[in-house]
Amino acid sequence: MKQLIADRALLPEGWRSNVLLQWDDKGILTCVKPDAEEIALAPRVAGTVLPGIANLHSHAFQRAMAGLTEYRSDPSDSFWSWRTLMYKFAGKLSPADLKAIAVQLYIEMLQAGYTSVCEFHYLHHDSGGKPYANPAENLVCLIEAAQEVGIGLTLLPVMYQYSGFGAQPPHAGQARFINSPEWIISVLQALQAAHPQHAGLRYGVAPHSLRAVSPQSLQQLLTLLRQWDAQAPVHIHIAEQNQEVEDCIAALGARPVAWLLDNVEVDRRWCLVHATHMTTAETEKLARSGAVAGICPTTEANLGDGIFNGVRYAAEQGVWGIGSDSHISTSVSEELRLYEYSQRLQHGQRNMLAGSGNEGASVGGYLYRQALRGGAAASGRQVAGLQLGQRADLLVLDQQHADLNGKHGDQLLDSFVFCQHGQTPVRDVMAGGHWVIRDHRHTLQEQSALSYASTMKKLLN
Ligand code: NGQ
Ligand code: ZN
Repeated sequence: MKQLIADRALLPEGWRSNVLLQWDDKGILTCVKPDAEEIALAPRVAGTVLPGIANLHSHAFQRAMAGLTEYRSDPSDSFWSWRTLMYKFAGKLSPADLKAIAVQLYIEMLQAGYTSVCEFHYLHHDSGGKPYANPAENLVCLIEAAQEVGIGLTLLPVMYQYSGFGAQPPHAGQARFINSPEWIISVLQALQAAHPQHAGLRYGVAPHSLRAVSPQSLQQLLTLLRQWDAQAPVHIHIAEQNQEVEDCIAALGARPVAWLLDNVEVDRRWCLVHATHMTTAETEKLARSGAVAGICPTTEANLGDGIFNGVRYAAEQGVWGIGSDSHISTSVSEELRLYEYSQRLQHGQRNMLAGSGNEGASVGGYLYRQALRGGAAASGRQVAGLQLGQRADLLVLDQQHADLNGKHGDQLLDSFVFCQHGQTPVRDVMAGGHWVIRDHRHTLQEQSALSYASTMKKLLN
């Protein structure tokens, strides 16, 4: 029997003690029982058990660029000049490089408490833009990396066609990305045949942005997807930069989020990544759609995007989750903390994100529970926390950690999110019923560090 008893655990109904968890061979929870009497039978987990979080937005290869673009080469450096550097870097990567980077990144994610990741992957072809013999070569590298490391994966092949609104031809730097709706569906079919979906692996699609696809090709992709899998997740970058909003108004006559909500059936299958620049009306309408807002606070800060209207969105009970996107950081707590701090800095007040009520709410508690909920929805997988039918994805916080001493209930989440002293309190991590991190360590971490180092040496030469 695969089971454990947690001293205390965060369940959907709240904090509970002596929680017996059991799961099946697929890693799906078959029993979640607080105040369990079978205490003697199951291994006891000393510490605080939290549900693992899904990282809803990742471009794995960008992990290897972290720290390389913090150099001013021009006073007008911006998102767009960063993007030029990113394209240059992306142009150099081989499938083996991508895999080494992804293995390293996914270990780091697990160590931080992410038990799933959604890969928004657009590096499809070779450096010259020629498809690989297996068109899904790089996608398969990500599947292998996730499988070897033991993190849950939602793989979203990106549709990318144009360099800007009005179907402008792609730049040379975008040659590795270019494809079509038919290409996406045929790759999904090939992937499903070679690597069938299971509890730890889900496929979806990602039209890159309204800049990179046309209204026609977007509709075509969604029509084909409906035939292939009507429930598959759909992710899109949207309204991240003001320039993009202006270009969208000029080309389509509406702001990006408004256009998307008015022209496409956006529902709970959708994840709108960034959605930084919205009017109040757009914010309210997005919240009502049931779609997930994919907020990536460290990347959005790093790229100078702007601040998501979290206060309004929370008041409308909008669904959201977090992504580490460019991986300038892979810390669950830092992502959540920066999201709240962005709101404090903007409004000149404290404790901004605490749900739609007016008082008595833990900010860390709201942030953690919402990131769990939104991440699960965006991943399209059964990863919504410690309840029957969901994956046994969990983390154990070290109760001896100085930041957690003497704390109870949601104080633990407030401390996890807002305190940062010394090593992370995330001590052990289980994904799909397997311990993947034990005492902060992953079994592949030394091996990964070596291949990552040699990949970096080669790339930076
Ligand atoms: C990406 N990253 O796809 O990696 C983008 C940059 C683009 C973010 N938007 C490329 N954060 O948007 O065209
Ligand atoms: Zn992105």
